[in-house]
Amino acid sequence: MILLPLQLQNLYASNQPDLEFDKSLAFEHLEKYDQLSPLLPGSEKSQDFLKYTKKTLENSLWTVEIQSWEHASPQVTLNNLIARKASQEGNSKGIIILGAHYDARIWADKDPEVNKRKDPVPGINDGGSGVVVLLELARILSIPEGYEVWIILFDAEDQGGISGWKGGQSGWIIGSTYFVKNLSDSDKNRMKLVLILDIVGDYNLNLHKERSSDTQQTNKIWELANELGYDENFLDQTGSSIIDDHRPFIDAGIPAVDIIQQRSKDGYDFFRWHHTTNDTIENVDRESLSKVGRTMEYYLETLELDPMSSKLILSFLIVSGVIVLSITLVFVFRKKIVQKNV
Ligand code: 1BN
Ligand code: ZN
Repeated sequence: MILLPLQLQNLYASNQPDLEFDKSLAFEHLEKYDQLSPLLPGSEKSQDFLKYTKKTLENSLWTVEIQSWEHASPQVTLNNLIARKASQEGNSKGIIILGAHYDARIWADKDPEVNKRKDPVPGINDGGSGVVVLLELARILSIPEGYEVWIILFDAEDQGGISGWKGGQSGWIIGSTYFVKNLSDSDKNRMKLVLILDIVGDYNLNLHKERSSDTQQTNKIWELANELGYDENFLDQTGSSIIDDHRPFIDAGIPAVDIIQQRSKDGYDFFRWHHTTNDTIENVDRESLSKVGRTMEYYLETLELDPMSSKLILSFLIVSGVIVLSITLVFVFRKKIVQKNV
């Protein structure tokens, strides 16, 4: 049999790659998020959820650290969770970050019922969905050869425009801003790509390409989603630039992709229940979690961050092979001709 890379063999055999992402397990994590919700910054429930995620990730052999700091306005202790795992071949090619925010917005200020607008948002889609896709990915992911993957759960992404909340960008993205500001130069230089998941659980998942994201990698992700049959969810259309946890990385010169639903199929900003008390588990579709999770799995396991350099190496090997073969042939034939003439 012709030797093909495993991924290609699978495609050849079934027309679909072999993917392990389990939507039921992702949904079980979402039920845990739901039981503890709302995960408001600085709350006991946030601490409990981080304990649960730390244990879950350690069970899959990730090394987990909690980055804690005192935020000034409001005065509250915030926490990012950072989990690291290197490939068996080491980490000489650098670091890939997979991130999502886990905090829920303290005020449901878009709720249609005015008297609920100071209630918290449960945050099951806007908060929980990205986190649980990453937790299930963490279980099954084969780390791309030569890389180290960091899974980061960011605190305080979603408190923008609320009185008393300062920092980040007008109160948004405080956790990711803190994380990037406190990176060492050597870690920053080793970061090759950041992938952020946010609001990926809507029924009728509707993903535009986010405008400030890295174009090449965004296109690659959308191409693979298409191969998996998700073209109605991953639209071949560019939307707008969103303030989200990829921004501090882009500002630091690190390529990043934000996978976020920015408009629902029926025309709402983000999704119908965005920043309302109805951002609940009944409004999250496990099929959408599965589509995003499987696409991420397929993308990461066929990762090619520098296709030009691998093409150059291949061309170099082909050209060198042809030269060596030609020299050998000339040498052999010359010897034969010389022998004949003697
Ligand atoms: C994205 C998802 N954001 C919050 N949850 C950021 C944002 C939303 C920024 C609305 C500005 C307006
Ligand atoms: Zn939000």
